[in-house]
Amino acid sequence: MAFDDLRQWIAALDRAGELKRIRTEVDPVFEITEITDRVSKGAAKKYGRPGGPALLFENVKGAKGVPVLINQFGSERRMQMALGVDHLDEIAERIRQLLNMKSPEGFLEKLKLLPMLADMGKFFPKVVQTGPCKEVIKKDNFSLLDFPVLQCWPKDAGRFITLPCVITRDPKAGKRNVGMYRIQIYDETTAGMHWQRQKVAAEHYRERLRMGATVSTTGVDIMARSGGGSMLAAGERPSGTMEVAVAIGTDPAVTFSAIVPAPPEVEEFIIAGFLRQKPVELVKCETVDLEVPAAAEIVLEGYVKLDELRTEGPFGDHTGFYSLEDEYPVFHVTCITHRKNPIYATTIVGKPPMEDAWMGKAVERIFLPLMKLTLPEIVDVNLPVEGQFHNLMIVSIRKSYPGHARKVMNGIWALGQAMFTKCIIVVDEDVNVQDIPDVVLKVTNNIDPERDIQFTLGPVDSLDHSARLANFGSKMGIDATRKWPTEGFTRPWPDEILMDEKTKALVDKKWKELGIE
Ligand SMILES: Cc1cc2nc3c(=O)[nH]c(=O)nc-3n(C[C@H](O)[C@H](O)[C@H](O)COP(=O)(O)O)c2cc1C
Ligand SMILES: [Mn+2]
Repeated sequence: MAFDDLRQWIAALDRAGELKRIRTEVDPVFEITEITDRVSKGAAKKYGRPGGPALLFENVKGAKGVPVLINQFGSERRMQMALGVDHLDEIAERIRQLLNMKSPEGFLEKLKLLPMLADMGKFFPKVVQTGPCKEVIKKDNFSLLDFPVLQCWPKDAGRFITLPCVITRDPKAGKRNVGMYRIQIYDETTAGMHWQRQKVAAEHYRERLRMGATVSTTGVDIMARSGGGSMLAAGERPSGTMEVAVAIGTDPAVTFSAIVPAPPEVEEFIIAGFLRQKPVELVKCETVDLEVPAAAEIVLEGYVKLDELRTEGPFGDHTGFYSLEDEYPVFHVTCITHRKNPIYATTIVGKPPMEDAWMGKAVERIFLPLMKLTLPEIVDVNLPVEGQFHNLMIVSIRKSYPGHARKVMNGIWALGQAMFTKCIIVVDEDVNVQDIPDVVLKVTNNIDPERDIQFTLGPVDSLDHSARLANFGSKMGIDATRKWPTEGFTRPWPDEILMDEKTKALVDKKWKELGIE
């Protein structure tokens, strides 16, 4: 079942007993973080599950009545509800079916394919004339400070919009991208746009720089500072702008699609349509040539200048540490539209587990079939929450030839945002990667560290504070598979201790009689 907008989603959460409305006055500065952090870590005991309920703060200090929704994705159950399934593997299964669509051979096979293809049409976004996000249109006298934007942690540089869908267009191909990149409020009309250099919007920005006019002033090399190799002569400085739209408070499938590490060619609105099984309705912006979800609660329109970077951060991040300040483009807002009585949707990140843990786990499940497309030997993958997704990946494989585990590591490091994986542990298929005690037992037993650890150098996550350089550092793979004679291991490999089935059945039968329980 698809949710058309955030309000339908909130109503569904309410009906399912997954939402807690809070009427006591709370401060968007620190206090909402402290409450939500406790809930994420299990303080809401009566909810009885990890993650606690979604929270709707209805009385937020200084918010002029705008409520704050947080923790909407913060449990496995809500993640399933958000994507309309009983189990996240159902989506993986749908993706597998889609990928299995081989070219039909006979007439009958072609006929069978027709409904599938008609189905595909359901996924593409539809541009409509108008929508709820246009109920209030402010082209002047607007302010970013009008919304209850949180200041999350004590050493944060200010208030940050943490759950925005940032929409940009590839200046050459024209294709849209939706990415979730936090936005630091500087004042009424400007903000810091934290798209990290390996992300798709940053590439759109560099594409504009490459195409852009190069008006010569004393400017510094923005290209290099924003992550591109310099295409400009010394002293040259780009001019011009790139348009950006930001949707806040979208339906859960759209919000989730903005975090999915999809290949750059795949537009997130199509992913959202696939997840919802219903197209996303878009409306044209007022002041920029972009489209936004028609039912969004709040839309910010504007541009970033090609010759302007400003310090962004620090910000208490999902690593459990503050991400360091760095230079990012400045978002200049030209127009704000919103629904009547808008709801401000946000999240907090910090020491895991938090709301993003559940989003990350959903990504892990949904991406497994896509990983298998490139690396079919993969059996299962676990990104433990404490590894903050890019710092630790445990992967089991069906090992078929010498050096296979290392081939898989290299394949993962070449796979889109999995390039950031700081530590990859490869185990044989008989290890259940979801069972951490079993992983620890097998991995520590099976490795000769000097032989089995593989180091490599490459891009690392912008948030990695330990790398030798920002964005560049080393990564490690551990080959914890059983070693083969053809890999130079000629000593005997002992069997794992397992009881025989006959004895187990015997004890099962006698268990009660023994009176131990
Ligand atoms: C709550 C949350 C906040 C995020 N903040 C940022 C951010 O500030 N900058 C960034 O580059 N990625 C951030 N990400 C990760 C991106 O959303 C993710 O890498 C996404 O796939 C990027 O989309 P893209 O491939 O279209 O660029 C965040 C993810 C979540 C769940
Ligand atoms: Mn993308």
